[in-house]
Amino acid sequence: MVSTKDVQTLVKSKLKGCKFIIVSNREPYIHMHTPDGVKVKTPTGGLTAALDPLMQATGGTWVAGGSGDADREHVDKRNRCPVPIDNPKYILKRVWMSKEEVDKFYFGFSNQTLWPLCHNVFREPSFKKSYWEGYKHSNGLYAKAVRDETRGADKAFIWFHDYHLALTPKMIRSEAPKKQKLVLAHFWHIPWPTWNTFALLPWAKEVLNGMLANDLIGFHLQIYCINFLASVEKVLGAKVDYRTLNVKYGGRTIQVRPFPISVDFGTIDKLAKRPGVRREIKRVRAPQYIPYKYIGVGVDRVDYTKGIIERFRAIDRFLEKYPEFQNKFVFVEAGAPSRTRVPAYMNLNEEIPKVADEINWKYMRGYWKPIIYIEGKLGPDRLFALYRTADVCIVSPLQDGMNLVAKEFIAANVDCTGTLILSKFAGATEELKEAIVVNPYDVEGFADAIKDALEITSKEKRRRMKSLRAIVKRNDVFKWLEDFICVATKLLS
Ligand code: GDG
Repeated sequence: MVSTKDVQTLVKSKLKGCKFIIVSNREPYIHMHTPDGVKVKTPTGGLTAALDPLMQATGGTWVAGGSGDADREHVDKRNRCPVPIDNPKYILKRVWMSKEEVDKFYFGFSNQTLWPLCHNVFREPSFKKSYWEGYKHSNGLYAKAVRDETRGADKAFIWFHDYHLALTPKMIRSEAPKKQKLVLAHFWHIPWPTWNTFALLPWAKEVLNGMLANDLIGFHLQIYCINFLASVEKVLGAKVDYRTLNVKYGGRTIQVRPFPISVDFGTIDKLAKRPGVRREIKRVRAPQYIPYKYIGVGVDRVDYTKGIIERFRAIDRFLEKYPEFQNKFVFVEAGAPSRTRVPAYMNLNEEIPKVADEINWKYMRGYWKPIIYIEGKLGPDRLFALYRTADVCIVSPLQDGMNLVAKEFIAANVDCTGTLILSKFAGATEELKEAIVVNPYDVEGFADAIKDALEITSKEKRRRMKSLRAIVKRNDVFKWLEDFICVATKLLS
């Protein structure tokens, strides 16, 4: 198993004399006004939790969009803020955008054009020119902030994250001084679609050109790499090698590689055993909460790609087809609202409780109702208590780059008493072979899978979960980091 320390040592040695910069839309520390004064919040989610210790060890700069309402009060003239606040180890450089800029860049092109385009066009992507213009403009703001940080450096390693920043690499490379040694790497956290879906984008060439300014482009799976290569070949006519996964373009070679992301297994495993979690587990099973025989759990950012409605429809069919589970099975869905300014997400936020209510009304008996919908982000104790209590965790996206909830559930299932139902369209399915795999559109098959998961013997459940835990433990987020950094830093020499 790779540890945080191993990765820190590796990066420190490889990046000697080199400026290290991470660029992402989301920032690792957020200053917020609260009734008790300004508080610093760290976003939940594995990625910032994994990259923050790395940055603390290497002491680079993290360029990110300022998102807290007190952020502007805590930066210097160059928009820099030393973090962590109590014991500064690296620089957080904030990029500012007006509401109008955020509307076009984030809610517009990122989440109404690229997101649906990369997720099989489940909602029709918007091809509004003003969104595209806004995206270009904001990618330019990030490029300017990065340039400000690399000025005067002989060598820099810049690591971009995600689909918000496809154009920034080219903006940086084209304006870099000739004598500066730059290694640009990008990790794309969502799927890459088939080339003919990607080619629907009127600005497909510009997006690909922006990304090919990188030296290394990482995706979760091999298939996304292949789709990307095919897009580059068909849209740009570039020379690609499907065997080595390399692209030759503009006199440079670009490496495209799979790096399946994961969670911090060790920390989750430890946190899931905390006394607070044990107290919460007792509360969950108490008569006034969920005194029923079987508990199912779903945890998602509220997004149409996560298949929450399809999951509810399958639960409905399961209770209809197997009435012996009525009054016995309760499904707790925790949905954290996101992107709430985008119409498709607003509609979904309304639709989810409505469908839950419709199903509850159909089956409700006395105190029992089959679906408990919790809107909002759960605290870690409650989240881990649910993961530990659940007989089954249902992760049923229609399309998902990886899906960290599936891996978090496994890492938190310390007693090996839960079963994972996983959609065949989640990237995680490639590794997590001992999950029960479903097609979220196949209501009958999905309903049967819920029954199978609840009827599995304790022995078999334990065997499957042990094997899943071994996989996630071995391939944790530090392994992902190490693999990516190893390939990227080889390019520095
Ligand atoms: C993108 C890709 C890829 C959710 N609800 C609650 C809660 N969460 C946390 C989970 C998890 C995170 O949010 C969701 O991560 P996912 O990976 O499932 O999904 P995306 O946000 O879509 O992430 C995805 C990922 O990037 C990484 O590359 O895996 O495919 O789409 O950490 O725990 N956390 C808490 N309460 C909630 O109610 N505390």
